[in-house]
Formats: sequence, C-alpha cells, structure tokens
Amino acid sequence: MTLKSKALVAAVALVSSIAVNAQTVTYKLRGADKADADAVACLEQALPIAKNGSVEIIIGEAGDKAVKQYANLIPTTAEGFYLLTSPSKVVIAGRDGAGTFYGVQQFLQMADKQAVTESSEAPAIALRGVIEGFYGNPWSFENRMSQLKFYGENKMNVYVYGPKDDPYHHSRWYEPYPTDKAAELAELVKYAAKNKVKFTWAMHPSNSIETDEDRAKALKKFQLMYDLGVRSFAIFFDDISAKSVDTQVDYLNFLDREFVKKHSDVESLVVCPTIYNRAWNSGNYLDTMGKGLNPDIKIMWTGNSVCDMIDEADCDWFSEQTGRLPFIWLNYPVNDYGLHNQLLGPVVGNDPKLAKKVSAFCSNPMQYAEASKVALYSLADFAWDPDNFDAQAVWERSLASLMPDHVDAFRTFCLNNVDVGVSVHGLRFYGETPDFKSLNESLPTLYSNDPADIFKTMGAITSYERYFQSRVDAAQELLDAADSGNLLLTEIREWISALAIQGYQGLDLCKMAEALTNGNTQQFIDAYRSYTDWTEKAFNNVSRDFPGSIQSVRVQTGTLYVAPWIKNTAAELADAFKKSGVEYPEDLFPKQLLENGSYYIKYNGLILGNPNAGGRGGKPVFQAEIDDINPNRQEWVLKLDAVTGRYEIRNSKDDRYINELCNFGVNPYSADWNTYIITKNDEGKFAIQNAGSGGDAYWGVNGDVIAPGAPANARYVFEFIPVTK
Ligand code: LOG
Repeated sequence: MTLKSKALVAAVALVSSIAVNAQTVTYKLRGADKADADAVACLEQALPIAKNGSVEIIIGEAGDKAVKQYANLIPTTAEGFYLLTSPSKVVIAGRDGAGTFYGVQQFLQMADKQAVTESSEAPAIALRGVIEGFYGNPWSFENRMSQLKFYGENKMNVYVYGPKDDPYHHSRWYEPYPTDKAAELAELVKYAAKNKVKFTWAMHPSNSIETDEDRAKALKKFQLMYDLGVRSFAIFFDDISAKSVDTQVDYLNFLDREFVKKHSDVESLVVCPTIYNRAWNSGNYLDTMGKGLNPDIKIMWTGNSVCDMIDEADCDWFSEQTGRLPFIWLNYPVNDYGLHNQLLGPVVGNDPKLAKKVSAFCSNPMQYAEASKVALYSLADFAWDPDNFDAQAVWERSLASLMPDHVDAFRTFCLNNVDVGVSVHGLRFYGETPDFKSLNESLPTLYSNDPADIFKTMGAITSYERYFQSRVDAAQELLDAADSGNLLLTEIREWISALAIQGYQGLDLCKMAEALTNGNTQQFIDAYRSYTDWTEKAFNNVSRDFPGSIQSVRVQTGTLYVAPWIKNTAAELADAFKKSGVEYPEDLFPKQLLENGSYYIKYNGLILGNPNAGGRGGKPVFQAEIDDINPNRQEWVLKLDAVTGRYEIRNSKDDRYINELCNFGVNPYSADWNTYIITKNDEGKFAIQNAGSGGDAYWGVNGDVIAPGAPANARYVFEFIPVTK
C-alpha cells in the first residue's frame, strides 16, 4: 500500500471524528509569504486561519526556508510533494509551486485533517488532463471554469481546447473570436494557471495549410490567441482526408519556427495527426511525420483504434513509427458517436505500464461536462499513480466525492449507464447492471404458462418487482435532487427519467405476468396500456433539445441487459396473452405485418422445405410436392424480435434458423445478425431483406434454393401462407 492510500484509509477510518473537530480547529501558516500563492489562497479559502491558530501549517517549495528541514523528503520529480499531517502540525512541501498546490489539495480532501499521516508523492505521467475535442455542443464558459477547478483539485495539469463545433477552432479557424468569447477565453486561460493547468488552444485548419496566405492567417490567429494569454498551441488534422503528409509536416515546422520558437514563453507544439490510430495506419504517413517534424513537437494518438483503452504495446508501436512517445488522446468517456448513452462506469482497461511510454495522457470527455467528472476523477487518479489504480475503489470514491448526499442512488444510476451499446467503434463495457444480470441468470423468465411453475412465476414476479421498485426509488431521489439545483443531475436529468421510466415499465410487466397467472384479463389490459404509455414517454425523452442545439438525442439507459429484457418480456407476455384465447380490444396491440406463427413460404407455386431436417448447415430448397411424411419440414416459424423489430425465421421441424447467406445457420443465433425485414407490395407479395450486422441484401432465388442479393425487380416474389391446422 502506498503512503497515499494509507492516508486515505486512515482518513476514512476517522471520518466520524471530524464533525466535532471541524468546529474547534484553527490554523496558522508558516512560510505562506514565499510559498505558491495559489496554494496558499486555497488554504485560506477553505480553512479558518488565525494568527494564534492551534494547528501550524508549514508550507513552501524546495529551497524555501520554512520547509528546509524536510528538504530531503520532497520528491525530486516536478509537481511532487511531501505531506505530513498530525493534530498539531501539518507540513506541505512541494518540489515546485504545482507540487505545493497539489499537496494542499490532497490535504484539503482528507476527511480527517488531524489524522497522523506522512506521504511523498509525485506524478507518474508528466502531462495529465483533458482534451475538449468532441463533436456536438461545446462546453459552456461555466462548464469550463468548473472543469479547471476540478482539474486542479485532482492534479490534472492539461486542458486542450478543441471542440469540433466551435467555428473559431475549426470551420472558420482563421477568424478572430468575437469580443465576448475572446474575453471568456482570456479569463479561462488565467483561471487555468491558478489551477496549475496548461491551457492549450488547438486550431483545426483542415487542408488550408499550403499557401503563403493560409500560413499568414495561421500566424495571425496564433498571435491573437497569444494576446489573450495562450502560451501553448496545438494543430488538429483529425477526420479529414489529408492531401499530403509532407505538406502537414512542412506547415507544422513552419509554425514551430515562425511562431513557437519566436516566443520564448510558448510551449512545444502538439499535433493530432490524420492517422491517429493504428487501425487506420497505411503507407508511410507516421514514419514521414516522425522523421520530418521538429523533435520537440508532440504527436497525439488514440491507440489501436478510434475508441480504445491503451496498453504498453500500443505505445511501443507508435514510438517505433514516429521516434517519439505518444501524447495519448483517450476517446473515453466521449459519447459523441453514441450520444444516447452516458458513460458513467468504472474506468477499466488502461495498462499501468503505459506510464513510462507516453508524453501525455489526456481524455476526450462527453459534451456533458459535469457527468464527465465521474470518469475524469478515475482517469486523474490513473495518470497520477497508475500502479496503484484500483478501478472499482476509485470509482466508489468518485461517487462519494461528486454526489455525497445521494451515493447509493447515484451508484444505482451510474451502473445503468456503463455500456454505450452497438456503435461504429465497437467499444463495449460489460459491467453494466451486474445486479440485474445475476437476477436474470437466476430467474430468466418472468412468466411460464405451465401451471406447475406457478410458485416459480410468483417468486420471479416478486423479485423483479422489488428490483424495479428500487430503480424507481433511486431515480426519484435523484430527480428531487436535480429539482433542488444539483448541476450534474440537472445536466443528465433525461437519463434519470429514463431509469424511472424503465422501472415503471418493469413494474407493469410484473403486473402483466401476475394477471396472466391469475387469468385476470382486465388487469393485463390495464398494465399493458400503462406499459405502452411508458414506452411512448421513453421515446419522447430527448436530451439537449434546446434552440440552437448542435446535437440532441433520444436517451437510452440499461442498454446492455435491462432494456432488451424489457422489450423481449413485453413481447412474450403479449404473445402468451393473445394465445390464451381471451377477448381483448382490437387496438390493444400494434398491428404486425405478419403475426408471430407458422407459415408456408412459397415462390412461384413451389414450397420452401427442409429435406435434411436435423442436419448441419446446408440450404432450404423449393419443392414442388407437399411434404406429407414430415409436414412441418415445410413450415416456418416467424417471430418478431422485440429488440430489433425484425423477424427471425426458423424451421418448424428442427428449429434451425436461416442466416444472412440464406443457409441454415450453424453459429449461435443472434438477433443482430439473423433477423429479417419483411415488406409487402400492392400485389400481396413479400420481400425479405437482411439487416443489422447481416448486411442489406434481399432474398432471391437461384435454381431451387434461396440466395442473397436479388436485383430490384426480383424481390417481391415470396408468399407467406399461414399454416392452419
Ligand atoms: C475525433 C474526435 C471524436 C472522437 C470520438 C479523434 C482524434 N478525433 O473519429 O473529435 O470525439 O473520434 O467520436 C474522432 O479522436 N474521430
């Protein structure tokens, strides 16, 4: 255990004593006149300081007289600090100003400031922070101020400003900021410095980099930003088709020579290359960039793909290509490619060994600034001390720090917002709703129509009811807190509503299952109507739906396990109810093009059959004759998959499904791959089309078998004839 975590354990153990102590303790400062002024200001703001305070805080940087006695305990690494706490004396001694500042933050965050602790700490990674680099609504000024404070508190020292939808960064990079925006940026730069954060302003000039005029405009814009206080610059070349890497290199070296090197107080340039991840690597782009760029220009890198956690090997590979360590641009928790989901789970998957292999480790967050703090809290801890990073423990601490009055409800909420679902980037997190997963594994179905299962069914209903009620309660607690002004919760209110809605849907399903078990038709109808009302509310639950919003989105929650379970269970219960033979209003269920059931599939008078029933692989074939030996080899069970809204098609004899190649599938059935869109034309003929991961080819006919890829004029050629017995 490190000294840091020992201190935390001690702090937690003694948490109960603070309420008493906080009243009585006052502090006096020694060394404050020499010590980092921002660090001292933080102390003065947070603690009662008096000339005759009972606890002395000795503060200063290596070399200061006040902390001379502790000089050899101060780490030699930049930004490191030595911190000693006790009931009578506190020592905060930094390697430099930032070190003292971080020592102060650490001290202020201790629950019991009088605990006896001693630690020496220094960052494992020199540059740690955030890149505001997402698409969509850029953060507001207030968001950014709050972020910078948060970075200071959590020892992050980089903020790269590069929101794609700020026109003055991207589409109209060459224009000066309007006066009010310029004033805000100047204030942010100042506030960043107070919080020991390097403010890097990024410009995205796309391909306008070659002519003298383009270059003069770039120098002019850099100078305008310099005049606002910016001392660190980046150029982004991501998400364009670059005309030539040579031109990019030449441009960057030009800016380095003509601007950076001409200002003694400007930091080395940073570039986001066009090929910024390994999956896109081709040709000699990276090699050319590495060899051509002035050696102190840093190159950004997202890892093996656009959205990926990073390991040591990724960094080594990059370094071989470019001759320098990667400036990591971690595309997490950014959700601009799957805005319907929040990413609030524990941050798993980054390799502690990367610490020695990077020049910087920065996160691209969500356009939801407050909610991003959940992940950023963990990432800050990772970048400071990766060897002792414990994803679960840090995540718990983040919840306690961000939502102290509603920790349990917030934990429940966050656990429903872990996975982003299917997306272009394929990044998945399987730790979502672990409690639901285990409930579902022990009780897979809510209802069984076998009377022998009645006790099991009643038990399942009770367990699921309890589960969904607890979701509703957690959501309600958080909605109340949002109403009372909690910023984070207000920002993502729609996801909290989504959790409540899902809870109510689950409770309705329980009522439906109970009604089926008791044969109570009216209860079923009422509960089903209530369920569809909630479904509509869920559909209309849109975030960022304000005038001028760049992105708005229908929100999703519990995407991995809960939402699909709800849809499937609703469909199963509706099916069971329909089959029970009771009368019900015609408008109760939405009309399906083809009701779930058994059909003959015909083409040109021929009947699709399964002569090799029970075999493996192979194809269904069109037959001229009725199969009177095993009639159900020619019967096909159609079922609308509740999650995809498409049909699965299985043979009634052996239950084998037809896959996207029009073969009998041999892989495990997957609704994403193996369901079809079925449509009908005016003549009553049907077309059958692949969808999801299975592509979009239509069924055609080749000789006596079906084959994917029918041309437009040969698609509506099938008939579905219900099997009546
Ligand atoms: C963009 C970034 C975006 C992210 C995730 C980089 C270097 N550029 O695919 O602006 O937020 O992916 O969607 C990107 O990651 N392009």
